[in-house]
Amino acid sequence: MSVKTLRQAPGPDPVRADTARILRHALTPQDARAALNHARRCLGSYGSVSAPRFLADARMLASGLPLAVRELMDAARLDDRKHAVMITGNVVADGELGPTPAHWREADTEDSRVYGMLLALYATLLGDIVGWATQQAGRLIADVLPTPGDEDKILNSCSSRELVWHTEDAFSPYRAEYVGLSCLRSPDATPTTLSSVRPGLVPQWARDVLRQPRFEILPDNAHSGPDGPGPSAGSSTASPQAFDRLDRLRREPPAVALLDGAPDAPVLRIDRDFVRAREGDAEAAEALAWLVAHLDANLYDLPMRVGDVCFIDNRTSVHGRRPFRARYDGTDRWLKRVNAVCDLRRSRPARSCADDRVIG
Ligand SMILES: O=C(O)CCC(=O)C(=O)O
Ligand SMILES: [Fe+2]
Repeated sequence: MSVKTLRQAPGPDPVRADTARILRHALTPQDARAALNHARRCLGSYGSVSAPRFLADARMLASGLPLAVRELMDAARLDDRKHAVMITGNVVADGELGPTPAHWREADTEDSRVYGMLLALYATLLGDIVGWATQQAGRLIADVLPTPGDEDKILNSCSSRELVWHTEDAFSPYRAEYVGLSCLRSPDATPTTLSSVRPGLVPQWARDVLRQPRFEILPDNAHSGPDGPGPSAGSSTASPQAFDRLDRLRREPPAVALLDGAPDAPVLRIDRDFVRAREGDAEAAEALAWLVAHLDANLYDLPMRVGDVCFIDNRTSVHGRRPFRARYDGTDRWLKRVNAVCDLRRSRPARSCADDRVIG
């Protein structure tokens, strides 16, 4: 539909009318139980999502997920305008899940591991899972939960501050195509947020500039931590070279474009807190200001409830999270998170060998 047609259409605001492009499937209770049991069996046989044997078999194992989910993910894979794909109605046995930990380091608990396994299996229907050496100790399944002292920081462990919209790992050419989130707990049903570019509404002048490498995106704090780059900030396993590389990217960020892809299915790369126009480029600064305002205006809530599993398309959409009040009493919001890439080979220069899934 052309912009003109959209503008003339009566009814809802045309800018918002097709804002939320979410593909969804509500599991039947039988499928939900079957999926979790399958994950439980995989965990029993392989021990962990990072076991090389599991990673080698993951695609075959994912074919054991319910047919309706596989159909949804197949359709999602081929949809280049979707913002996210959601599987609702997953079983979360709250009574068997221990208290929400206060730090990601303590969050790979025995009770919660099966949900990470299920998330990894779902993710494998879209791609191959990867982690980052400089983030949460290179874990393939990360945890999103509020941490005392981080309330106001630019980290996913913040709470009173809004987690501002971003492309996941926007600074890196190896960023994943999908960010998967599985909601284990959320007492206030705190929404994740999404925004995207409305192709028909991008002025030609801005599109031309945004498609050129006239911008810089710095590594976000999740790759370093509050004390700046260094092993103390997030990882005990990352090599010093991985932190050196991050340091270099912070000092000399390469020039990148913020928009790419087909004009009617744009690929976006931006992090509101870590992007800037190159020094002295007023036109790039103006185009960036336009894009930021556009994404701000299109931001919408995606409620994440217990049992929701959501895969955000990291090409079409930016995401963030609304603020909430952390209680630190064991009942706080808790999500498992995973990255999935469509072409594992592309990140091989940053991985030590073919079966290493950790980008360093
Ligand atoms: O907490 C959320 O809903 C989103 C978290 C997020 O964006 C992240 O962990 O990168
Ligand atoms: Fe994120």
